Amino acid sequence: MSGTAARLKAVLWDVDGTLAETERDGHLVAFNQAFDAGGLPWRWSDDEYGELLRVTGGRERILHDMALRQRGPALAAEREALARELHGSKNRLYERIVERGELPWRAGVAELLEECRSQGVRLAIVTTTSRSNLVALLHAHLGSHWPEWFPVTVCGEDVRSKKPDPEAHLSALRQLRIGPLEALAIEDSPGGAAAARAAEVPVIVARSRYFAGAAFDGVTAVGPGLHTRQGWVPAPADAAAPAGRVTLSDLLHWHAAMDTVSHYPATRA
Ligand code: XBP
Ligand code: MG
Repeated sequence: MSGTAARLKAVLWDVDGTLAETERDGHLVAFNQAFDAGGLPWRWSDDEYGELLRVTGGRERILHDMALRQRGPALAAEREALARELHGSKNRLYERIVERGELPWRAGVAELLEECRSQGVRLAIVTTTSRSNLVALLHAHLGSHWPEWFPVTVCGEDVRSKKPDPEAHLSALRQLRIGPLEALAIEDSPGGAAAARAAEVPVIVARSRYFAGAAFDGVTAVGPGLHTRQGWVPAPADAAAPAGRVTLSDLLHWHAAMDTVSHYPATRA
């Protein structure tokens, strides 16, 4: 690390798309199950859901879809109530998917979490999903001691404005009592990356299923996932090192280079 760079004290993890492919294999499936259980003929296709992910927040996504397709009750208050009911049902169905073990960590995540923890780099969650979804997922993977891994968790209910607003990242920094340049965010979506950047937190992007071809501006690095050191722009510290997963030393390298982020053009891996 360069002498002027701030020390990396915490990694701020996004959840959906970053820790696991929860959108494709969890939320989308559960939304469609909730529509079915509610006696509604609505179904979201994979492509439609990819588009709808521009709207953060599952309840907001349902309301957006109702407005877009002019379906659901005519009265706004009734639309709101229906969206709330469907969203609650979706979250309960999502929990069952998690409990069945259908949402594994993305490759490379478990090892990087372990490495950060053992090296004293703190871990925090910054997500716009509902707290019940987060708790189910962390409990399934880390057991009842999950708060020891993630003592700071910011969820959708904890903020007035969801990503791409920086409120969630700023709240995590406050709770960790660190400055933005002492943190590194890991995100998968343009909205998540924009939120971290707006909070002045350097961010790396591990592309996920729905954002495989998205453009990312002003990010510190972007690549195909934490499972590989290949295909990242810019390349990890020692590109000649064995091609394995992304390691803590890669994070430290990218973090130390953050004062040059503004020189990176919009990056496409
Ligand atoms: C996640 C979201 C969430 C989830 C669904 O975005 O936008 O709305 O899609 O969860 P990010 P809820 O990965 O940027 O945190 O239904 O609980 O909102
Ligand atoms: Mg995400």
